Amino acid sequence: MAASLRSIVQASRSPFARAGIASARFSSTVPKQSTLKDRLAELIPAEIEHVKQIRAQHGKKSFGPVLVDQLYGHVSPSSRLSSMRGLPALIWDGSVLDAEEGIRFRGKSIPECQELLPKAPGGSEPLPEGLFWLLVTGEIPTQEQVTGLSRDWAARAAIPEFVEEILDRCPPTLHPMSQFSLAVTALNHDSAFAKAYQDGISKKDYWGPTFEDAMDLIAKLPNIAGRIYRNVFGDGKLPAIDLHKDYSHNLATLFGFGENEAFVELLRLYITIHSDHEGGNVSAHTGKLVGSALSDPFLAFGASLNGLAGPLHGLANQEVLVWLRKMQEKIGENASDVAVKEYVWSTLKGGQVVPGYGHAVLRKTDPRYVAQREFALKHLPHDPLFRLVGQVYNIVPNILLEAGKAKNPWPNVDAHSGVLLTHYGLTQMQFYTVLFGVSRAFGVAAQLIWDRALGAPLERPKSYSSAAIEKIFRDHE
Ligand code: FAM
Repeated sequence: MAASLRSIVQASRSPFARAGIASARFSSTVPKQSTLKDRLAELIPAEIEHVKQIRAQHGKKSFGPVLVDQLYGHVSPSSRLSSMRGLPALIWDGSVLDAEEGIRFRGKSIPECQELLPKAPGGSEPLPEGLFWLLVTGEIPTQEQVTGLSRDWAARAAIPEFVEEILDRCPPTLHPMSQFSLAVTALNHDSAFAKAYQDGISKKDYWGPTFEDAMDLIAKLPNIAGRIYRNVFGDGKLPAIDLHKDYSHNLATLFGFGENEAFVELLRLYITIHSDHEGGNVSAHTGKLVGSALSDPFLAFGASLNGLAGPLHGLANQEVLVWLRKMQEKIGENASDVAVKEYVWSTLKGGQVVPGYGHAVLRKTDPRYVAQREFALKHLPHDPLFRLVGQVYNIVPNILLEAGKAKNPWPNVDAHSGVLLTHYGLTQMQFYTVLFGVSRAFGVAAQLIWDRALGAPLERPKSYSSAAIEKIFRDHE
């Protein structure tokens, strides 16, 4: 079953490429300078028909059996199954994750996105605005369309005064992710969807106000993240958003790094590669689940952030830096391979995980790690912490293999992100997951729009008690 399912999944890597027809149909009719909302309005009827066709053709086919082990999540060395892992359960169109080659956004790999998506003048990394367009439409936007998104987001960037006050009243000891989640949830006060729902909007029109909320959500995140950063680590004073700059430039400026073009380029790459990682990861799935109750995008994404804040998920980028710094304290800088090995073993023997290594789906080095490594080789090849990250990369996989537990001994995205931010002076590691959160909004928002457009129903998987499982099988035996 695994092999056949795998081939189905690989054949369907790009949702629109899944239907070569649909892909061609979309690209041949794209009017050059439509806005994202106009383009979406054109795509929705065709995609509704497309889904109908898929369901008519395949709706009654089985995706294979479910084992009781998968419900419990017990790791079984023979079956290699754990906690709903691999259970086909969700539709997520923005990206698909392959265990061997990693993420593709609407069928495009990270290097392809780096090549094809519009860049800032003089820049070489993709603008996240273009990635959002790609996630929503499956198409590569023009430079003007991307500039249009930058302008639109800058114009929507202001946050309500009461949200500023909520953030200003948070004690600096409250973790930045908790502050982030509070502020995003509070944006629900002005949700276009929540208001339209109260006013009796028809189901077929849900996507319109959801789109407006999704755009507002993304647009307002820089002011929220910037305010948290300045309140916790600075003097609380924030520069204004520049209506003529791109999203990442404005975000960098809010942190105080807007003049550093290399840092701005890093943010463009960072947001792009952290934006989406198909639908089953904790933050994406949580957003979709909460959204399925018709909670508006602010409530849904606030919930995503609470999942992202866990150390096995997005907090791992903070944890990696904490772990590397502790290692340096213990064994010194420029430590030998032998000393690093001993440190890694002591982590494992202490019953802890090596942060930044392993993955629930990936079975190779994460291409998001590779993209960041290439950025480091280009911009900071002699950075001592980058050298340590490379040294750890040469050592950890063999140790995890020898320890024999982790199914994937290779590094994930979080093994590399902190060292890049640290290099440019963003050294406050408790803040790193906030940046991950800003990025993850792109993927979750894109899917929430499509969920409303396609009429995705309330999520309601079935749960069982242990007594019920015993009874089911006793009755059958
Ligand atoms: N160090 C030590 N042990 C590890 C390990 C690691 N990096 N990765 C997996 N294991 C252990 C795991 O704890 C489990 O042990 P038990 O049987 O004692 O419970 C065993 O190996 C089998 O786990 P798995 O099936 O290989 O991994 P899971 O799919 O259950 O979990 C991760 C996946 C990512 C949670 C896990 O690899 C991990 O804890 N990694 C370190 C934390 C991390 O980097 N998280 C970030 C993931 C990232 F991509 C993201 O979400 N941003």
